[in-house]
Formats: sequence, structure tokens, C-alpha cells
Amino acid sequence: MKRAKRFSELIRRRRRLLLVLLGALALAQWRCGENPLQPNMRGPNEVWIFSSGFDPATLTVSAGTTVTWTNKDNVTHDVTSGRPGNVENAFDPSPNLKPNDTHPAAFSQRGTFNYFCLTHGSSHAGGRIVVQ
Ligand SMILES: [Cu+2]
Repeated sequence: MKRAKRFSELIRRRRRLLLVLLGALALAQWRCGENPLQPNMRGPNEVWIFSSGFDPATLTVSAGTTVTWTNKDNVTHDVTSGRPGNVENAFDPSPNLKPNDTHPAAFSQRGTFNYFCLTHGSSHAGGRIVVQ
């Protein structure tokens, strides 16, 4: 009887320790800027914006697809059709996108469409949408 009580106390302590460890892990991940409650997976028609450029740098979609850019960096970026010094209008330019902001654009015509970040010009790599 005494033994069983001690055993269940031990289990309870272990469980509490596990909860504390899991909590610490979740907190550490949250402090790193990731939400442990949300899977951090890029969608098939999604482009992530980083300080170094866009991922994927080239995205191939079929005509009629809406592409969504998500700012995964911790500073503001934008998405503008064309190349630095040569703005085009394949899609409406995004406003300034704060971290985690998104910008959708529909691509109805086939072709290859370059884009870049007007805020940072050529200081980070541009991207391209290939519409088939
Ligand atoms: Cu930028």
C-alpha cells in the first residue's frame, strides 16, 4: 500500500517535470519567433520573403492562380512587379508588408513575371513567377 502510494507520487512528479519541460520548449520556440501552435509550412502557391530574397526564387503556377507572398523577415518588405529601376505592372504592387503580412496577386496571363522589393531595390535578390 505504502509502496503504491510512493509510486504514484513519483509518476505525478515525473508528469509535472515533463509539463515544465514542454512549457519551456514551447516558450523557447516562441521566443525564436515561431508559433508552436501553427505549422510553419509554405503553401504550394506561396512565396516567403526573407532579407536575402524570395523563397522560392522562381515559382511556376498555372494560369489563373493566386500567388501569395508572406513576409517571413523581421523588417518591412514589399513586392513590386518588374526589376530594380524598371517597374512593371504584371500585378498591383503590395503595400509595405510588416512581418507576417501577406499580399495576394492573381496571374491570369501566361508568361514570366519578374518582381522585386522596391524598398530594398537590388540589395536583396528579386524573384520570378512563371505562369504556364
Ligand atoms: Cu525588401
